[in-house]
Amino acid sequence: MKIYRLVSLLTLLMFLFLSACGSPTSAKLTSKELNLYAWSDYIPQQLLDDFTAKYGIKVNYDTYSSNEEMLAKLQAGASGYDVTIPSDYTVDIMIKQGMLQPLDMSQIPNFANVDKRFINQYYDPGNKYTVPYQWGTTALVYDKTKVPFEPKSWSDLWDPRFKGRLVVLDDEREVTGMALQTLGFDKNSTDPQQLDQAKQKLVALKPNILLFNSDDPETSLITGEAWAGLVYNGNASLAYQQDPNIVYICPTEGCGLWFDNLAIPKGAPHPDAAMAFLNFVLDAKESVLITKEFPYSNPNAAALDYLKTSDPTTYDAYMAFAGTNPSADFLAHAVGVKDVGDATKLYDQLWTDFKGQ
Ligand code: N2P
Repeated sequence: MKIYRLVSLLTLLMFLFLSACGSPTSAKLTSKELNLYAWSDYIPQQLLDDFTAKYGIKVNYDTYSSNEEMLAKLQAGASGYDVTIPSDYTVDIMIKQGMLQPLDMSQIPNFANVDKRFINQYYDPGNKYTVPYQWGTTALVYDKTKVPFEPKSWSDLWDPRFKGRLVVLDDEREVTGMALQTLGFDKNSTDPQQLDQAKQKLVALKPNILLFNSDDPETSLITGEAWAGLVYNGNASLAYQQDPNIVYICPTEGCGLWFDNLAIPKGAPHPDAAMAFLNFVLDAKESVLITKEFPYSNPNAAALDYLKTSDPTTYDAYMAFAGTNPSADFLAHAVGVKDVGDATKLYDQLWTDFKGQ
């Protein structure tokens, strides 16, 4: 009898301990809202609804279309945001400028779900400020039924047969980087003369550009208005899901590589909710919702394991397409954007001039 009681007591204590561990913040959360400032078309509504259902916290989701737009808004003093999703080079800038709040990793046990290849990167050594969200490439997409030849190089985009048929991201570093790569220069060049040549090169591409769009460039490929372009991997994956004639390649001159991260801006009004959100997004099942709706590459190893067992068809499709699972050769030619310091002004000016022409 005594042993039975002792066992029950121990079971109860263990249960209380485990529930406290399993749900590190739920008991202490005081916030009722979370203000999210993130890329458009990037976070499933279901995930936000699940978060609200679990924590009773309403999520307000404001969107941006580029790192530069987000950074400019926060630098201009926009306060009130709890979570944002900067890419690698923008994390670097935000940490250098003291714009991010250090994370309390004891509240983010799901960080253990992240594939070790994606932690401890140059832009945030030791993950003091960020946890990985999604990653990917920026490369050349085309519809093989529309294009009268097989593009292999960025320079193919200048072919007059593409007149008015290209969709291009509204992303100053990726697009300028592509022009620099096409000219054989470093994607992160700070040389004003090289940047000027890149601008001239882009101006010559203008007649072929149907539209600039970073939010849903896949739409123009699916409707068939655009035949090719420069997009993020997830856009190519979404287009491919609708049309198996879509091809996504890293051209001979090289392509782009990026890592997006969840971060908490300094002065966030609801840091407890923000920390809980970061942990929640890294939950394997929640993370699978991201891959299903926005098929970029997922750095969450537990999520991909869960996808493999819960939905093998989607997992196999994820593994088979270059947009979600790029080959080693694809990645060998993928180059990341880096913070170029003061030369950022040159890129900003180039982009304004080019877009305005
Ligand atoms: C989502 C954009 C993906 C982010 N619409 C590219 N870093």
